[in-house]
Amino acid sequence: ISIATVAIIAIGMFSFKQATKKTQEGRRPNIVFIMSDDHAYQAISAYSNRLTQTPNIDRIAKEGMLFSNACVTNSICAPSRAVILTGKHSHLNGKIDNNFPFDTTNITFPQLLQANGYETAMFGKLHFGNSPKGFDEFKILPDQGDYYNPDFITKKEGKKKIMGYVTDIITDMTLNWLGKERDKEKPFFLAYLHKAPHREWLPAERHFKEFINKKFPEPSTLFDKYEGRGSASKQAEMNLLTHMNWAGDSKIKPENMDKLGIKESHPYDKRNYDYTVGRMNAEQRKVWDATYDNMNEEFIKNYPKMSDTDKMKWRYQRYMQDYLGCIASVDEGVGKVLDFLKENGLEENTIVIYTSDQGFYLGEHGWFDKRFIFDESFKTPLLIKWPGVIKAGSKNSQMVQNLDYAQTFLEAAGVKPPADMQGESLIPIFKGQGKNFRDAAYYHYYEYPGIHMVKRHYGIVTEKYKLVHFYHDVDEWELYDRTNDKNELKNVYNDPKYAKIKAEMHKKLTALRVKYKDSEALDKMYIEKYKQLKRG
Ligand code: SGN
Ligand code: CA
Repeated sequence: ISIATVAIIAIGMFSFKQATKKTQEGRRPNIVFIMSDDHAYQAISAYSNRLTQTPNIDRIAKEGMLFSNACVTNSICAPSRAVILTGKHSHLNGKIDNNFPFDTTNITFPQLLQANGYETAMFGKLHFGNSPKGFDEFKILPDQGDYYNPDFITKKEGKKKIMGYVTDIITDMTLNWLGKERDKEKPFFLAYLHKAPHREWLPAERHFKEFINKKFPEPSTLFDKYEGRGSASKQAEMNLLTHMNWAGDSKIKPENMDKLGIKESHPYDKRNYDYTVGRMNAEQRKVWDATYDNMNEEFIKNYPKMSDTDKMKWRYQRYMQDYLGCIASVDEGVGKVLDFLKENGLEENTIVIYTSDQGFYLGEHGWFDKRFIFDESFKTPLLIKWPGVIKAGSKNSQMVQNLDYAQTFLEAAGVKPPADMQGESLIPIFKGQGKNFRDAAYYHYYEYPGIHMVKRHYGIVTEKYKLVHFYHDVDEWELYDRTNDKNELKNVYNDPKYAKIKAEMHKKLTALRVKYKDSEALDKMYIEKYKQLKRG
């Protein structure tokens, strides 16, 4: 080739580069919102190395920001999702618990993004009892969904059973949409929503063997007797020893429970096991039996000698093996999506968020599940990267909430948020300007009476203190000193030393209830509505 041709190619390449640079500056960012179900921050290595490694999820923090005090407004699945989509607290969006269907007259941020030129898609778990509005494409699990060979509700083809492991299927759907299906002329909002690591914690076949042989360190509060707390902690049904299902959760075969005389923890204990493994095909079942039968045999041998302490320790290990085994697939999936963005020139102009619908107890206070305002369930993992806006490797300790995402995404897309949204955009924090972002977070949990029996409560959390009111069938206040009692073991509400703080916190809580338009009248209204729902 001649020198002239080389020059033309070189000039062409130069101007092509200039042009892409220009359009990129003016282009609105894509948003990839990754959310898992019940993924505790204690099980992400960017937060702590104690339990497991999540190298791919960690990449988001390495290239972006790690939030150490991100928290939710109501620590339960569908309500958290409703808060995220509407940018409003549960008492205003109406989705107070998992029982009521989501009110689709709410305006959600994906609807606004779609109306403003974004291509939108959702894959995985939503848990609303109805399909999402504002999405050009969706494939969602009905209700909780299944780990093996799950059904999906699809926008275009109705209900469909898809063979395979749920985390891998959701990842494949996501990659397929990113690579082949979306309109490449438009910026996009993509919700990639895992079912894992939700109860009953079924890992993928490739992780069975690896995780069942692992041992994990116990939390210091595994044997908590809740002596320093009120009746809500004592009466909650989330204890690993007494409330976790032997078959459904710990994977002891129902016939072995009978052989050993083990009673069901719940009426659906054995049934859950049959449902779970019942969905596997012959091949999946073979791999399952090869691993879990050995575990069962060993358990049969040891059970008669086991004290309650031994049982608790054993159940904790069993729980962690399956729970963390589920997270291994989530982490692999996140890695694939991040690789895809990188390899397809999408990395520069895409915001990636990793979070969970709430935190989760991994044996702390002897518990599994969530619901409480206490730290492990109140806080949630949050990692965000946005090249060019968020400095790589940065950390933030402000009390950001799931309430804030809607306004953040709308602002990133240049769309004005509706005036009645109740969060704050996180963009100042991204830019390193978010000092004193929120001095107090408001929290309100409703699903009672119901599974796990966590009493209704609302409260306020500041950097230093937490004030909680448990109500409905009790009227109890609890106050925790977050600096001197990190594990929240001692309610100091009646300690005279805290009288002044108690009064200040009460005042602040009252003001916050007013600010967010929550009230005793609404508390009563929701109790009444719940009764009607149960009656109906
Ligand atoms: C199921 C689980 C509960 C869990 C709720 C809500 N029981 O009922 O342990 O708290 O879902 O979870 S199970 O035996 O059926 O697995 S949520 O994430 O959807 O809020
Ligand atoms: Ca959840």
